[in-house]
Amino acid sequence: MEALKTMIQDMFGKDCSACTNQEVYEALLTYTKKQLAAKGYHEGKKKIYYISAEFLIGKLLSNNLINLGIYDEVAEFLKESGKSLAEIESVEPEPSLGNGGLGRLAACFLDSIATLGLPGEGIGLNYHLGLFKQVFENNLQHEVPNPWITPESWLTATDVTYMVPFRGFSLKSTMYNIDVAGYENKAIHLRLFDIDLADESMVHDGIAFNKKDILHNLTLFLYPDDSDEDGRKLRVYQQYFMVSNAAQLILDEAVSKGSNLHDLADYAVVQINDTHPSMIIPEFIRLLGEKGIGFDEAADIVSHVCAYTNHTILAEALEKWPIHYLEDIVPQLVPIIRKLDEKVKAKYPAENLAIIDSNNLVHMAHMDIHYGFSINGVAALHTEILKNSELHQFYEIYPEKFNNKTNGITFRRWLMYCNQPLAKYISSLIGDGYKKNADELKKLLAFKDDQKVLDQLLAIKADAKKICKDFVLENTGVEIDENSVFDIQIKRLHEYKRQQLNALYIIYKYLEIKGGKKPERPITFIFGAKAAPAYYIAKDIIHLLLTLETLIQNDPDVAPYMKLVMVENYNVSAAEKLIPACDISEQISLASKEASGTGNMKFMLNGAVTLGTMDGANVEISELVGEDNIYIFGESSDEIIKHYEKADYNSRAIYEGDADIKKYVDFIVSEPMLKIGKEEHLRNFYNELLNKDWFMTLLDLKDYIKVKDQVFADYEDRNAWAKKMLVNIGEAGFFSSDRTIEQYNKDIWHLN
Ligand code: Z2T
Repeated sequence: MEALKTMIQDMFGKDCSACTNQEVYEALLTYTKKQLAAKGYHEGKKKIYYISAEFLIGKLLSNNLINLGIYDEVAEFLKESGKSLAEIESVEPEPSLGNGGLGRLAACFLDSIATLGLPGEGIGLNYHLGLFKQVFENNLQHEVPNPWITPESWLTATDVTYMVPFRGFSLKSTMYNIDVAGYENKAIHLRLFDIDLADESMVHDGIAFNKKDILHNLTLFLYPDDSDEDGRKLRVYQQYFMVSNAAQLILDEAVSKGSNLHDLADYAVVQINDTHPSMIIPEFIRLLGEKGIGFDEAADIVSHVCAYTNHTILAEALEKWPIHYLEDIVPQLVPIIRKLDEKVKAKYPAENLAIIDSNNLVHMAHMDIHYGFSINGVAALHTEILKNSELHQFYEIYPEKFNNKTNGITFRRWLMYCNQPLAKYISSLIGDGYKKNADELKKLLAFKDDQKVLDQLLAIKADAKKICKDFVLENTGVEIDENSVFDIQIKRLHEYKRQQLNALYIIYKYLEIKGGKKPERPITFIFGAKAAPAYYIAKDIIHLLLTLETLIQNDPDVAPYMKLVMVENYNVSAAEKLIPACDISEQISLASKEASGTGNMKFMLNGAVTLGTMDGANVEISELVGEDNIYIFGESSDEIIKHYEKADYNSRAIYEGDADIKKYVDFIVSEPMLKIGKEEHLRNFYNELLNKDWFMTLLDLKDYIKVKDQVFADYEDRNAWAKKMLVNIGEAGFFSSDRTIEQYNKDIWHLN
């Protein structure tokens, strides 16, 4: 630590104990960046370029210290100077360059690519404000800007710049780097492209800004609100800016390594993370054309370079751009896309295979499947649904392109960093091998009947709940009971994820307690979720939850037995605090709709037991842990898909046919709720449930209540519960993103 000491002296002219936390943070940042650069980067002839509109990296200081192997040393040094690493971390602004699972997955993948020593990099955009910061006012969500780029940051400007042509003007880019350390290995780069003229000051009144001023707004926000045409067009500007830079960088790099571009596939493989980067396909063809390669050969080259990952079957999330948008914004791509479409239509005339449909919509996923060599889903069930229903027509013509890559999470952040007591205890039982070879967690299963181990797991959980209590108090002002059961649902707010199902259970429980039936032990229901700014139903659900929170808090008959708390501005840092403390992991999406889920994996790894539907990766979790160690409820994905095909779901009929369900639903607009909440929002959501309920909340409500009550009953057998925890941790090895990345490499990327 002598070098760090000297650095602090040089930077601030005093020693560590005399510095502010801000100063110590800046010194650590500079020190860590130097260490990373000194390690060097993984290089090789062929490289994986992971292109993504989102990289939800979270705070980086601690993660980097862990991966550099100097975390304990630095923490100790700070302690000796009277500083705490935890407090210094809180100075670090949180980059929120993602919405949720898709962006966090990309960040976990970079960690694993670097850890496994693969030559690779991430390519994306340097959003200045990222996702909005959420604040609650009058039980409603408000959005405020969340700047994260400070003069001293993890970003390093490079002298790499490109020109990106749009109709009528060109934009000059600058490339920034963030180093991503491998665990006890070299680093890789995350490349974030930016415009030089981005102007944060144009944001006013929450997160509103002039959507037409592309010259100044292009990299301001992640996913600008797409509820109007200007917002949607801005997304097209962003996407093209991202992929044009990416394509220019990739071609330059290949050429510098000796490629003649005809052999590009020997130098580069591109993973297209959902359809946001899909325009890279025509952009490559355009650039190869400029270098003298003919259309057919260029299309063939690209078809050996690009692979596509699908992350959802929700129709509204499958991008289809009106061709006139592309004509307005990137006219140079339109003749290329038309030619690609003509080639497809000549061979496969069916409308549902077309790139450009009869309404002149460009189906980005269709272009990826025709002109990429691989398409993968993100969990076994999801890939089966793609093959058998959503993309069946493509599976029939290209069966060899389809493959599954079940998602994973990096254990460095989601265990070794966020739950240090558990990680240390695991090491004491089975050694450190699991940190690089997650399968070794299975060795824990040998302790299934070891009373001391089971007791220790419960003790570690109890400590984590105490720490979490402090976080919740600081975040919300609400004091929770560390001896209560922690039941947690944290994820984007979306109807298909069914936070409203959880809310209806809470209403049921509230009424039960009101009626005199107390639970064995107090329950704390914890939520964290942001709603997209223009997604009104999601915002109504937040209002429902916050109104219930207040109602319960104010009711002396009920408050001692249950509490609902909604964490404000849920983000990666909040997840790191909540996950270690969780007893029950809520994974209750409508079967078939959650492609994978990755929070489910983080919870399991930290010893929570899943309460979930047979959806996404829950299916694989349940196969691994066995039915005694997970709680499954609800209709199967096959049944749900049939309901959609037959359009026979009728929520009002369920409501009218079941007096209990009617009671819980009616409670949403009852006197006590209307006294606290806003009638407009509560009634909107009530009507939605009765008239649409597109994600079939009422269908699974009864079964959910039954199974969830069983969970709380079983929780009281502490020993049996501790065994479930142990099995969940022991079987979590499969969900390491190291395993996922090894599979991508073996089946798709083929790097040495
Ligand atoms: C997202 O987080 C996911 C899918 C999307 O489809 C968009 C976003 Cl922002 C366009 C999630 C899935 O919902 C989740 O099931 C999955 O685990 C995650 O991507 C990573 O694959």
